Amino acid sequence: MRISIVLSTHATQFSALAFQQDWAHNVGDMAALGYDAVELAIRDPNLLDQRTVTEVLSRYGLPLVAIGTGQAYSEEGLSFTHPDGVIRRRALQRIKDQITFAAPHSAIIIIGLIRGRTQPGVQRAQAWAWMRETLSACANDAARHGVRLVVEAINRYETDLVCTAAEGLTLLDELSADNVGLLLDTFHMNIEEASIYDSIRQAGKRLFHFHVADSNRWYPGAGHTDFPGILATLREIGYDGYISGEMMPLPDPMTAAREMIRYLRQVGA
Ligand code: LER
Ligand code: MN
Repeated sequence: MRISIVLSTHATQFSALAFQQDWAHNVGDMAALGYDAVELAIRDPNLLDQRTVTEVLSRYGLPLVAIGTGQAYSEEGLSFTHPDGVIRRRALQRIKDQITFAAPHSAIIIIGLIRGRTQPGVQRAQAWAWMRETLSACANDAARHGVRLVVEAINRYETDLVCTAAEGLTLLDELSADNVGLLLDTFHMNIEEASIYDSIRQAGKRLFHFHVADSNRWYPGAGHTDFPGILATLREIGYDGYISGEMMPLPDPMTAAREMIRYLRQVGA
């Protein structure tokens, strides 16, 4: 199976030069460890130079498989479900910018925390409607660019909107857009799903992307998640996307990255 890993561009925390060298270095390290692709967490693609990103990826022969967008929520407060329509529109614009950035790479855009959560004084049904409305606008824009989106099921401590695969599939049914699928993450599934295997089966062909971390959110192999069973279920549904590592950089980033790919290959990925 094809394996990728999440790298943050950290564009806001480093000078442009340091960021580029640091980021290029990380991509090189991942290629050397045997990863097949990278996923980037990008707060704002307007802070990146597309040509540099393309050059770094092609230097190491790694495609950009997906883009995580949650930093725009956690660092800037942009959200599909903010009661202020100006903020909802800014969140939509940010995803449109991500779509433009992703298109040349055919990268999937992740709709994770940027959907927000139901705010005090707002009915959940209203928050859900705002989420669906903004996501629908994103889906139309993405379709024009030939880009796919995924809605990530995220555990209850981070959001109340789409915590399970079933809720994600309900949202996809309401949207009925072929270019929008589901992202399941083993860390969240371990908290929310009655059966990780049945949820993967229910997602079936609508599963476009898959995040892995162990039960403690360390690298796969460091906790008690049943990765052999999960990999077998992914094979059973004919999953042809990437398995992307999104875990805590512990005990240090290189050890986590090295152990993850070693363990997943050992158990048959
Ligand atoms: C993002 O992919 C994710 O899994 C969230 O937990 C980020 O906070
Ligand atoms: Mn995730």
